[in-house]
Amino acid sequence: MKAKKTLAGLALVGAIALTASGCAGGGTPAGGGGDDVITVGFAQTGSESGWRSANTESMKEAFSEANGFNLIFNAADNKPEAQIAAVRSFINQGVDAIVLAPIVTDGWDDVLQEAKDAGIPVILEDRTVSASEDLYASWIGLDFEKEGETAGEWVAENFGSTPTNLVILEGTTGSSAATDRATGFATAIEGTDITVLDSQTGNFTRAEGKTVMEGFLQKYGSQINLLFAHNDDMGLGALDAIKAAGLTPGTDIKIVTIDAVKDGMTALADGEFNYIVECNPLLGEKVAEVVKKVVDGESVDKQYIVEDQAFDQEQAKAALPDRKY
Ligand code: GZL
Repeated sequence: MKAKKTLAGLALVGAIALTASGCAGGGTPAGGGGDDVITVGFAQTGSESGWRSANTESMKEAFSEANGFNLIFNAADNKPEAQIAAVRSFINQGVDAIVLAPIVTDGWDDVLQEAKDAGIPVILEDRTVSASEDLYASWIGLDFEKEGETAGEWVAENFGSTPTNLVILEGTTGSSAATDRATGFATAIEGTDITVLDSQTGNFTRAEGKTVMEGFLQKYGSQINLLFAHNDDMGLGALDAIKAAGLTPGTDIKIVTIDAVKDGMTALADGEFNYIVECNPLLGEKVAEVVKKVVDGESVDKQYIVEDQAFDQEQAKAALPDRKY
């Protein structure tokens, strides 16, 4: 383990606390490996979507032993309090660095200050936090507002000049991904003939996307012309509800989503979705590069934004065979 003193007693307490909070730990406790191995605690949101699975896989591949890391993995089951407990446990274990994919934007100031006081750098990946920038070394993420704007521009271009009724499945309430996508989308449809009938969170999951869409269909029925889902998984859940209502997704109700995971791109290629804005989950390599630089005392940028693209049905058919996730 580099640089950090291993506080054996605390490490044991940390390990118990991690287990006690029901979080699935991974990797050996801090201190595993030789002196030049970097021990990293990774606090992941959970396993709420196909995007998350691809992101976790990318991170585990990058933070491998072969690449010089001892990774301690925690998935917080989309529970912010469990994720804060996981970060606190990493601090108690005396890891060399913490990587955090914050479920929600707020509530991080105290535990990030504790990490700073313990001399443990925090690197954010995917979503970001409202805490002061001096409490984390860098953020490797995506431009969620642009993603929402791109989805909104497609809606405005294709449906904005005729009265069109839209429902929205929002991501996890309080997450930077949901908040910023909503902002970008709203800006893009301003001044068009699009009416937002309803907008509710489906928490980025298929199950909740289906349940909320069932409610929308019961309340608005065939008035609904268009669905914007903040991620593919909620859109995929909505497909079941739309079909159960005797409607044809992609035709009776047009669907635009964000992520571009394989199942979403397949629905798009099959004509059940109409447009997808990509959100690239393969962040592991860049995050590992930044962690190494930070631990070695090299300077890094405060943020690294990964580029996204967008797909219509024909582009999805062409892209699917080569998609990595
Ligand atoms: C976006 C990421 C979101 C995805 C969802 O970077 O935070 O969380 O859009 C995932 O699929 O659950």
